[in-house]
Amino acid sequence: MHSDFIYVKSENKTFECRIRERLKKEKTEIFTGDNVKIEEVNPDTLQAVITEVFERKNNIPRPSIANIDQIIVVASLAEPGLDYVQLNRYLCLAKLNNIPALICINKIDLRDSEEKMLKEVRSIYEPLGYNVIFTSALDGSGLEHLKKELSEKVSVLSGMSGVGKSTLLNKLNPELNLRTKKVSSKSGRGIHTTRHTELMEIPIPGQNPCQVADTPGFSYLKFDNIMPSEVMNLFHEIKELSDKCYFSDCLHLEEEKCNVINNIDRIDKTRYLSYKTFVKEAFEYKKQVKTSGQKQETAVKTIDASGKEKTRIVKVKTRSKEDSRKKSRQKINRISNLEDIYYNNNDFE
Ligand SMILES: Nc1nc2c(ncn2[C@@H]2O[C@H](COP(=O)(O)OP(=O)(O)O)[C@@H](O)[C@H]2O)c(=O)[nH]1
Ligand SMILES: [Mg+2]
Ligand SMILES: [Zn+2]
Repeated sequence: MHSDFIYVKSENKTFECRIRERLKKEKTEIFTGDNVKIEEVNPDTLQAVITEVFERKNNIPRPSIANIDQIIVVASLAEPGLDYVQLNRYLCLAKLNNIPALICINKIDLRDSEEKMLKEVRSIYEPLGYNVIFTSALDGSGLEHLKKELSEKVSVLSGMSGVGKSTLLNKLNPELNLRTKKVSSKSGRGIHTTRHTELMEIPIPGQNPCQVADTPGFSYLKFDNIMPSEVMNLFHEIKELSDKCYFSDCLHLEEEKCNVINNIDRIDKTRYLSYKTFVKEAFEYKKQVKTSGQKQETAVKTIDASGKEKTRIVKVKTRSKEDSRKKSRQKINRISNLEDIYYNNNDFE
C-alpha cells in the first residue's frame, strides 16, 4: 500500500487502485494479501477501483497481512545470538492466529561449534511438530531447502530485526533488492529497515512463483491481549499435561498438585521460561482489564479455526460453576496470591 492507492496484482499485471467510497464508509479494512474484486479496469493506465474485499482465511496484525499459508520464524545462531524466548514468542503468535509455522535458523556460517546448537534446536522443536531448517544467506547453505518450503505458498517471514530475513529474500530473488542493515556492534541487533508490507514473488523453476512478505522485526509484540489462562493453549506440551492438574484453572506456576510442575523434566527449560514470561505479560493485560472500568467483562477480537473474526467475551472474575464452593474459595485465594507474586515480589524469572 502506498499513499491513497492500493496495488493489486491480477494476471501478471499490477493495477493502481482506488477504493470504492462505499467500502471506505463501511470502514472496510484492506490488508496485504487480501483477495479483492476490481472494476473499471483501464488496461492502458493500469488503474482500477476496488469494489469488494473477499472473506479472508486468516490474518495477522501489526503488520496486517491476510490469507497466509505459513509463518517462517527466522532466528540467527549468532549476531544476534539465538534467543529462545523471542523465537517462542513468534511461534506462539502464529499459533494464536491459527497459522502453521516453521523455524529457520540463519547465519549458521557464524558458528564453528554449530553442530551442538543445531542438535539442541532440533531436539526442542521437532518433538513439538515444528519443522526446523538451517540456512546461511552468506554462503547459501540451506537455501534450496528453504525454497522447497516456500513453494506454492504464501509465507510471512518474521523474527527479530537483524537475523537476516531481507538478506535471505534477496538471495532467493536478487531482483527484490531489499534494503538490509549492518548489525550494530554494540547491541548485536540490526536496525529496522523494512518499511512497508508487500507480498513479493520468488521464482521457482517449473512452478508458480511463491509469495513472501518480509515483516519488520516486531520485537515489541507482547501478549497484551490474551488472558493468563489462555497462554497454555499456545504451548502444546504444557496444554497436554494440564488435563491432570488438580485445579481446573491451574496456571502451572506454583500451584499445588500441578501436573505440569510434577512433570517439569518433560518440558524444555527455555519453553517453560517463555511460558512464564508470556503469562506475566498476560497478567499485565488482565490488570488493565480490571482497572479499565469495564466492570468484569471485556471483548476481545479473535480469529477462530475457520479464519472468521469473532468477538469473544472474556470474563474476568466468573469462575466455573461445576466447582464446589469450598474449592472456588480456595481458588480465589490462590489466584490473588499469584498476582501478589507478580506485582510485589517480581521473583518469577
Ligand atoms: N554471517 C552472516 N551474516 C548474515 C546472514 N544473513 C544476514 N546477515 C547479515 O545480517 C545483517 C542483518 O540482515 P538483514 O537481512 O537486514 O536482517 P533483517 O532485519 O532480519 O531483515 C546484515 O548485515 C546481513 O549482511 C548470514 O547467513 N550469515
Ligand atoms: Mg529486513
Ligand atoms: Zn498445573
